[in-house]
Amino acid sequence: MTPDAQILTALRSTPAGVSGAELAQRLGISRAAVWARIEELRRTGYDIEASPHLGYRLRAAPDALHADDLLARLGAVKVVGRDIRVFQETTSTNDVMEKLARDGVKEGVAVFAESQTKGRGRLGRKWLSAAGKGLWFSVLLRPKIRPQAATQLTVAAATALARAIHRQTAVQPEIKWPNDILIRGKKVVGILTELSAELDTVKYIILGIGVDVNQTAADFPPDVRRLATSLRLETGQPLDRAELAAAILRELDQDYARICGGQFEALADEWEERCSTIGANVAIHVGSRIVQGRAESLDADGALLLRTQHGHLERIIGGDVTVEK
Ligand code: BT5
Repeated sequence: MTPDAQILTALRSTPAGVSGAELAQRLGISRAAVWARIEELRRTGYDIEASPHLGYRLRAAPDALHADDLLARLGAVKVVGRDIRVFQETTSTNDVMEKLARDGVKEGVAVFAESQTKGRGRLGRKWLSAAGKGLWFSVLLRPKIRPQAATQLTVAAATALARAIHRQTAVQPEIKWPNDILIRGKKVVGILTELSAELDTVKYIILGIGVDVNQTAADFPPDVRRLATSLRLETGQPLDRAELAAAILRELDQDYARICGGQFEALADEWEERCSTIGANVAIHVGSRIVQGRAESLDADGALLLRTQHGHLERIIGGDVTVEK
């Protein structure tokens, strides 16, 4: 952990205050060096009180994402989030991650951006990424799985996100196959899974995740406003984005461990419970084809099994779904 992450961890774990001497000892640096770090944190917006009796006290953190702060809030993780990078602006965090992946960066790194100029969805669609209002980030994974099983990671991401949102807001979101999370029928999260693979092995997977957190209705243009919502709109309150980001990474770390440990079935069960598509009669657009039927379950690779009108089971790995009444 960096010195700033260690300082923020210490300040959060002792809200009553930590002395400069204690921080210096914990970090193995001088008190003057601690003071310099505190000054730097203040410059980036942290409200840290310094008093001769109580030492340093964290009064408030800014509504901005900082890598050290995210690391401090996240605590110990196995893989996901052990390296966090934050950009003010990027084209798309998936683009940044692609370069890191090709440079051989270790799995687990998470890249956040406060704003994206070319945020994207599937099939070249646009993803709106209002500056400072949501969580726009990508996670790099290098699972030892066959390319056909890559959908498992989208399943893991959706399950982790639904759980984290429920824990942080008490709202019960629903998963819409394959890559959306909805609240009261409106989209609050989109997931874009991008894959680099050889014939029989995955080289890496980039999970691109967009979470609408603090937008008001006016932050969405009219065409998207009909379909989209934010956690703030649903709960009536602005949310601490950094706290939510840490919660999501923590849940994703757990679900990734479940996949790596061969427990996809348990994960798929949880996904099915949270998924509104399962059990529904749906029409799925797959390229120019439309497949209709009843969504039954996920198979071992994470593909959707659809029972068609003729009684056949179709295995579908991607598409746009409409629920039929
Ligand atoms: C998705 O695509 O839902 C995947 C979105 C992934 C976004 C993240 S942000 C971090 C990372 N970097 C990126 O560049 N992307 C990922 P899809 O299922 O194709 O849905 C796209 C559709 O969602 C659009 O055509 C709009 O109708 C709608 N949409 C656009 N922006 C939205 C938003 N902020 N909230 C809700 N819906 C939105």
